[in-house]
Amino acid sequence: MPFSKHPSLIIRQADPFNAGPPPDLLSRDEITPADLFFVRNHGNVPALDPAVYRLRVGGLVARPLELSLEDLRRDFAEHTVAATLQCAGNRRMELLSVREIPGEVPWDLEAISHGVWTGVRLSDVLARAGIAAGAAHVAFTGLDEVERRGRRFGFGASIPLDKALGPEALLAYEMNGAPLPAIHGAPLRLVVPGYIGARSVKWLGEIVIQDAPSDNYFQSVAYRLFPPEADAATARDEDGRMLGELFTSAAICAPLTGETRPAGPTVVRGYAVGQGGAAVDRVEVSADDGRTWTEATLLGEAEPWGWRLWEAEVELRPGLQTLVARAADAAGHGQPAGLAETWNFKGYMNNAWHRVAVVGIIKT
Ligand SMILES: Nc1nc2c(c(=O)[nH]1)N[C@H]1C(S)=C(S)[C@@H](COP(=O)(O)O)O[C@H]1N2
Ligand SMILES: [Mo]
Repeated sequence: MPFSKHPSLIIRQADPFNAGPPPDLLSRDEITPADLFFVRNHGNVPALDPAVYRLRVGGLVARPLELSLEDLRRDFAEHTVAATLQCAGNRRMELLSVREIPGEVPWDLEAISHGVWTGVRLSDVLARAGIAAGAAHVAFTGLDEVERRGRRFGFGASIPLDKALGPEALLAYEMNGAPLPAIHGAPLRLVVPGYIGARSVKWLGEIVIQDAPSDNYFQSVAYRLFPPEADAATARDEDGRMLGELFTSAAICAPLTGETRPAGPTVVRGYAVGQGGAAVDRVEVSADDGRTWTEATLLGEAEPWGWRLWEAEVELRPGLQTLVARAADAAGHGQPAGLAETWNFKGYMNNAWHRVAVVGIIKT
């Protein structure tokens, strides 16, 4: 397995490398071990020498900066944030049962992981540069190389200034208490808790404060959410909504669709996330396709930016049946019931109730 990753990883694409952990391992640990943490790449994994690495900060600032890793560690307070990263394309595979989605990675429920990130606050670095009048967005560019529309450029993104000033937005050089692995953006990556993974730019090279969102392809064209009725052939980019905050959702990691289990009490396990820093408040599981619900036990501790692993015991009947999971967060966000509501031709942000079809068997 490349990049010292776990041999059980599900590889969705070899080059660029896109992979995630199988559901049983994904839901085993509250903090996803680095070798199991999902990977989403659009281009190469650049080899960057930490000794010569510099982070540039410019745009609408009083003082442009050029910071070495040593400068960052010496001049700024260190902070640690526990945050779940989730790709906007997580659970795209279910949408593929509605219609095909050409050219996008067919993630099942594994494009998500939870890490503990250590570094310096983005807000502290921006304050050092001095935020000038007119600032409204903060743009980021990676040092990798991606090709789109015949052009080669670094993967980029932007976030609104008020999100950038939040204490949770981190420039991270450590993951799970160890140096950030190359595949996850070493020597320095942005971590934007609560936003789609695409905003957490890896191999961060440059920060630019702007009056408008980034014109990088991955901010201005990709990662836009279209309504269910929009069609790939006729939609214009401007009609899609630029994605930011992730939605509340839950997924069943065990049992899996197609699994056979003895009829009777059975344990269902999975993960759930809230929206905008609201902790997961409740997860419910139905063994009769949504007619009646059993409240799941939330495992671990409530974290504003973290997922919650959960388990529930439900009564499995003999024969084929559908298990369903749904979550609600402390701010009252819930989930749409079906894929008709979450369908979009790019296959982003699918947070419909998660359904798995399982078979209960009678032991003789
Ligand atoms: N430079 C760079 N940053 C990037 C990407 C990329 O391709 N290049 N992919 C983004 C996407 S879409 C996601 S979901 C996350 C995934 O982070 P991970 O690979 O550490 O899990 O990184 C984001 N940051
Ligand atoms: Mo992503």
